[in-house]
Formats: sequence, C-alpha cells, structure tokens
Amino acid sequence: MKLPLVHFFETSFGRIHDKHCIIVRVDGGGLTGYGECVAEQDPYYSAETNETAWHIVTSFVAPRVIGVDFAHPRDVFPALKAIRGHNMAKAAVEMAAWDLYARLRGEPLHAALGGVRGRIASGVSIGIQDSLGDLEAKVERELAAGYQRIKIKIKPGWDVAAVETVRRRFGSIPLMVDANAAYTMDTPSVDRLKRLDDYQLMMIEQPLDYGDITDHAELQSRLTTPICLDESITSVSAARDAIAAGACRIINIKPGRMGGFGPSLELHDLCARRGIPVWHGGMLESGIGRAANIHLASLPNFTLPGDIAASRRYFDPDLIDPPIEAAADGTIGVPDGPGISVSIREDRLDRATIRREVCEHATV
Ligand code: OSB
Ligand code: MG
Repeated sequence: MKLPLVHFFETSFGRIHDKHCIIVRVDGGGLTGYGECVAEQDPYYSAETNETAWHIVTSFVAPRVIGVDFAHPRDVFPALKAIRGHNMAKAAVEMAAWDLYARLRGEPLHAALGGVRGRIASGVSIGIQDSLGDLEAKVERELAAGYQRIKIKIKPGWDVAAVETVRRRFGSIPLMVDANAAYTMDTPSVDRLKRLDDYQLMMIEQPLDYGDITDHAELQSRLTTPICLDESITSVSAARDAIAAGACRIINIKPGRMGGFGPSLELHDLCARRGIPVWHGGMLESGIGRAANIHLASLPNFTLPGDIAASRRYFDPDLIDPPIEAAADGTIGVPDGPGISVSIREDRLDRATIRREVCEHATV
C-alpha cells in the first residue's frame, strides 16, 4: 500500500511524506485475519524494507504456514525459526494468524492475548520540525487534544534547544526524546546527552546504535535519565542481555520488531519479572496495524503511555471506518468485537494498493 501521511514525519533517519506498508490477509476456517508489516521503504530503522518483506513472506513464510494446522497462533513464530531475522515479515503473517484465531473463537484479540484494561494511555511522537516555533505549535496542539505524554524526535543539533523550548513553554509535562540511534560515545555526543539530564525527561529512547548494548550500559551509568531501548530489542534474548548489562531501565515493545505477538508476550512477561516498565511503540501504522497494537497494549505491564495515537494524526482517511479516536483524557478504548475489531474499507484498501500477490497451498 501507499498511503499519504497527513504531515511529513522526520526522524534522525530522514523525512517521509508517504507511508508504504504491506497488508497480509490470511484465510482459514471460512474467516479472514489481517496483519500489517511495519517495514519501511528504506533500511534505516531496521535492516528490513518492504521489498525484503515481500520476498521473505511470499518465498519463505507463506510455504511454512499455508495448509499447516496450528493449534495456537503462538506456534507460528517458532515454525519460522529456519528463516533467520526478518522479524517484520514474520510478524505481519503471525499477527494476521492471531487475528484469524480470535475471530474463529468469536472473541476480541485482547482476550486471546491476555489484556486486562479497557482503555490504553496514549502519547504522541512528534518528528523533527523545520523550526522551534513549528515544534511549539505541534506540542501545543497535541496537549490540547489531551495526549498523556509528548515524545520529540532528536538528533545532534536538534536536541538541547528543542527540549529547552518545550520545557520553557509547557513546564513539567510528561516529556521524553527519541534519538533513533543518532549519537555515539564520542565526548561531544555524550556531552549533549548529559545536558539533557537537566530537563527531567521520562527517558531517552535509543540514543546509540542498535547493536551497542555495552555502550548503552556505559552511557546509562553516566546519565540520570532512564534509557529506553527500541531498535536494539529484536528478541527476548536481546532484552535479557540488555537488562542484565544495565543498558536500559525501560523497553518499548513493537510486535513488528519482535517477530509478532508471541515473542512480544514473552518480552512483556520478562520485563514484568525484571521490574522493567514497558510501553507500546508505533511505526506510523494504518488503522489495521494500529488496532492490533491497541489490543496488545492492554496487557498489565504496559504502564507508560505509548506511541499509539488517533488515526487522524497520520491518515485522512484511514483504511478503517470509523477511524481510531483518542478521548479528551488521552486514552483510546480497546474494542470488543471479534479479532482486531475494526471495519476495513475494502474500497480504500484497493485504492491504496500498488502490488498484490496471492499465495496458495501447492496442490501436488
Ligand atoms: O523510533 O519509535 C520510532 C516511526 C517510525 C519508525 C520508528 C519510530 C517511529 C515513531 C512514530 O516514533 C511512532 C508513531 O506515532 O507511530
Ligand atoms: Mg523509537
């Protein structure tokens, strides 16, 4: 799919104006499940792209799931073990399997996942802007809409002044920053991050490169602000190692990055046992992926507001109708219909589609 974004989104990786994604549909037992692949056009946030995900899903994931009986969707991720990496490709199919499973049982996805709350706390992620004035205007708008925390994207040169501007204008609001791996352990870089300690941020998300667990641990020992890892946490064992090393005090869970809901549930439980709070990340999902995320975010250890916000911040119209809305108190309701529980507008899906492929059970 290619969907125009309501506003451009800029991170330390660059600026995008359209969201490209793959929507996976799985048919079984007379019903259909949907999953959204969160890979991007460029291999910057992760090594995967939409092209690699297309290749992996059609050539390697599909033959391992089509016509196979699974007792539970938890069994899908382990069945893909021979395929190394490519978590986003795997997750798109695995999450569609969870949706299908919940629909076949006639229950909402949150029930299948073990959710415990009827509303989730919503925050927003504000990209790098053209000016500090634009940033102030954006923050003002999101606070007025009721969102419970503000995250701003940072990079060297758009960091201390941006945080200073927001703090001076809006006071002690719940505020955090996301560097998307833009900093290093060089002295000037660490000095910039250390200056952020003066602003009572809730956390600094992924300051260093995705593989640098040891460096994150060293950095955390020098900062009072908690470090939250995003890009680095691509498996339960990566999380175990990061926590043991003291590389983070908070973790953000994105099921796409983990390979699906199965490994995300394991990560959620691991963090709960280790006293690590989690929140649900976002990847500019359409209403289909966004709905799936809402169900996962209803689990008990999602104690911090996440990056799941209203559809209208991203797409107008969204692929679903009605769109996802946030209430004035900055919460989003967890829907109670079968599966992900949103109605997909097939006409909009068709209009946004730029490529389609049907994979079927090989008849020998
Ligand atoms: O690092 O959390 C991130 C978007 C695309 C890729 C990576 C990230 C993000 C966001 C946006 O921060 C979260 C959202 O609003 O969906
Ligand atoms: Mg992030």
